Amino acid sequence: MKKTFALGLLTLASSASLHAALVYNNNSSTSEGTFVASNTDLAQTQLTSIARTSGSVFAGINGGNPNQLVNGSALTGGGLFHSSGTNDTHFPATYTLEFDLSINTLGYDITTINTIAGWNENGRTLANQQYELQYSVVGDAAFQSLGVQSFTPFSGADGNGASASLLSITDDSGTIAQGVDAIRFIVQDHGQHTGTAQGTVFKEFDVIGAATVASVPEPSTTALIGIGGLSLILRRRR
Ligand SMILES: [Ca+2]
Repeated sequence: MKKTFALGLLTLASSASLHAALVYNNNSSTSEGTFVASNTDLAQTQLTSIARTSGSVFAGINGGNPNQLVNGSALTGGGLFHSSGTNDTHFPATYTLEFDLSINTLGYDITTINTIAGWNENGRTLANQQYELQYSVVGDAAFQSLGVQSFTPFSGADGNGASASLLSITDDSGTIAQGVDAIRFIVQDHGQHTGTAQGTVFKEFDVIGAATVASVPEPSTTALIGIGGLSLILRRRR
C-alpha cells in the first residue's frame, strides 16, 4: 500500500512540464529594417502597461515613449536609445510588460521572445543587445530570472553605418514559462562601442505565446491519486 501511494505522488510531479534550457536563433544585418516584428504577439495584444522603472532614455526618438517598443512603430527610424558614453547613467534601464488578466486569469504560456535593435547610422554597435530577462507568474509578485541575454554581433571595428539585430529565444521544452503575468527586460551596457553614438537602440519587444489553460489530470493519473489517497486513509485507520 505504501508503494502505491508513492507512485501516485510521482505521477503528479511528472505531469507538470518545466522550463529546461533556452534555445537561441539570433541574426544580424547591416540594414536597419531587416527584421520583421509580430503584430499579434502578447506584448502587442494582451498588455495593460509597459513601465520603465529605471534608467534614463534619450527622448529625441519618437518622444522616448516606451509604448513604441511593442507596437511595431519603431522598426524603421525609431527606437529607444540607451547611451553608453562616459559617466553614463542610462543603465540599467528596466522595462516591465504587465499582461491583461481580466479574461485570461491564469496568465500566459510564453513560447518565444524576440527583441530587435538597430539604427540607420552613427555606429553599427547600436544593434548589439544585452539584458537580463525576468518573468513573474500569476499569484506571485516576485520575478524569476532567466539570466543575462547577450547578442553582440558588431564590434568596435565595424564603425559607423546602419545595423540591426534579432535576439530570438525559445526553450527546448517548448515553453519558456507558464502562467506568466509580466515580463521584465533589464537593459545593460553590452560593452562593444564604436562610431559617433554608443549604446543600444531597442526597436521592438515581441512576446509570443498563448493564454494558460487549466490542466486537467489524465484519467490514469486521477486513478493513481485515488489509490494513493485510499492507501493513506487505510494507513491512518490502522
Ligand atoms: Ca509586436
